[in-house]
Amino acid sequence: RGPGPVQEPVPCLPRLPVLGSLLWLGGGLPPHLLFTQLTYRYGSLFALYLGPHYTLVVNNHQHAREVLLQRGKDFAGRPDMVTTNLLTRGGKDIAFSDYSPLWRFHRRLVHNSFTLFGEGTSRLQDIVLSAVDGLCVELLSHGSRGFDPSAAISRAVTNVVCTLVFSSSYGPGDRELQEVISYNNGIVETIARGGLVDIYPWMKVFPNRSLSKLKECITVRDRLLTRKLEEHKAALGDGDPRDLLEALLKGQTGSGRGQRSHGSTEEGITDDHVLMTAAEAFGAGVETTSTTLLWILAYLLHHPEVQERVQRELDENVGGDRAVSVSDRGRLPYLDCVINEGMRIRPVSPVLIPHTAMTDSSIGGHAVRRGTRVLVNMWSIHHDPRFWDKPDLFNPDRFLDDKGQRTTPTCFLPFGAGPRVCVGESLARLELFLFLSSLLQRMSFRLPDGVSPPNLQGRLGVVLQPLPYKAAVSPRPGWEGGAK
Ligand code: HEM
Ligand code: PLO
Repeated sequence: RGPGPVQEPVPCLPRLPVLGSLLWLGGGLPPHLLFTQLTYRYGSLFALYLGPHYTLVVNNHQHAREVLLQRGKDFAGRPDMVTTNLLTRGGKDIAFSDYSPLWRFHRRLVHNSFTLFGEGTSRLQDIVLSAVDGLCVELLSHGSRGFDPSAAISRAVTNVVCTLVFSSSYGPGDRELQEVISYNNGIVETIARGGLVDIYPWMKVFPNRSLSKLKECITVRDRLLTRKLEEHKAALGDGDPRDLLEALLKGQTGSGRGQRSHGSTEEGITDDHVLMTAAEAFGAGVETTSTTLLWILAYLLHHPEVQERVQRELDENVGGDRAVSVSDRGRLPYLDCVINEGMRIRPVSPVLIPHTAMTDSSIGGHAVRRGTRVLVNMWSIHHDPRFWDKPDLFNPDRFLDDKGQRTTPTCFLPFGAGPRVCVGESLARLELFLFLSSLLQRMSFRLPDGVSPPNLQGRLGVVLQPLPYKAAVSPRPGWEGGAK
């Protein structure tokens, strides 16, 4: 523990009954920027009322480390939210489910399945590389014309997750793939305009267009996933699981379905849990990875010198005669820095997912009551001028130390940390590495003639996305067709 308890209360924004502090949160800024601005007036730790909910906002990395790591377990709860409850059948997933013994067991099961399929196995590498080949062919098919790369990237990433979760992959134009992409977009558009921090308690009372669209998309999703689940159940054999869905089904029976041995009185991992986990792996896997790729490409269009340096590193350490593989990762430190810098300057989840205090606890010596909501503003931590030199500048070198070795500064936490750290972190890192290295080995990105560079401001939906932009590509020698 730090110094003794601090007596003063945490500075709090004004508030009204029912509305809470909402009137003082106007001005149209998205939450991560608004909160950063509020630190100038209230300090780095302040409180506000989101509707009736007392909420602490953490804006510096020491406090974030207390919340996520040092007292991570105290703050591992999740609040009850109308939209995410709909999305997850009342928290039968990992990300939005409150802390419970069953949740821990469930999270561990998912984590183990990811380890089984992912991290370092050649199978995952093959899955990603085959999606990469498809993507490269598609990108290069545009010739020298400018185009918006987002649809192709999102299709490629969706294919990786589809293979991982239920062993299907799709060619361009496949109907089922279109269905998946369109329900997913529908959910992204409606789940939480302006980020997950918005808690509209009125939504349930005044049903609106957004909420009914969300429900429609969830219905489409559930129909598709239920079909996959039934197919998998019918084909479930004794061998090693083929995909995440099989691993979950096996984990479910292996653990004894409906057993009460996980320290809870609830039932075990139900079919609903399996379905919600598959849906979530899908949603999380696609939105985050494709958005991060789009941000990095947008920054490369602004900084052609960075792209050239990555390509030089690739030419010297991999060459152009073979595809890049996971084992090349240690030889491509600068690329790693580019990926980290992309996730620092534009974190896809700038305020993480809201946490809640499970017990009475403290932050920075201030007492925090059980049930308090806590928002960790990773944006302000990643842009804190006390720790980052010119934080608004895209500069991958900041992830190299004086000796040219990679370093990870303590105030860099794009995946969160502690009991609620992203379960997909290694998968995501592997994908980002293989996608970017392969793309830059095979082609160069540039601005189409007469087109201005991408707007880097971003738009906060459920993740922080770049506004649509156009790029043009040209093949590097030997890669005219996109793949070998
Ligand atoms: C949670 C970031 C990719 C699955 C999170 C959180 C962040 C994050 C910031 C919230 C941590 C918190 O609330 O404290 C990212 C980034 C990614 C990425 C930057 C890619 C660049 C993925 C992938 C998957 C995934 C590929 C799965 C296939 C999850 C899940 C959670 C989560 C299930 C909830 C964990 C929990 O609440 O216990 N991620 N993520 N993520 N992520 Fe990721
Ligand atoms: C994306 C749309 C999907 O249809 C449902 C879904 C599930 C998990 C969510 C994801 C969405 C958005 C990004 C989230 C992820 C869990 C962890 C991840 C919030 C809503 C991040 C970045 O925190």
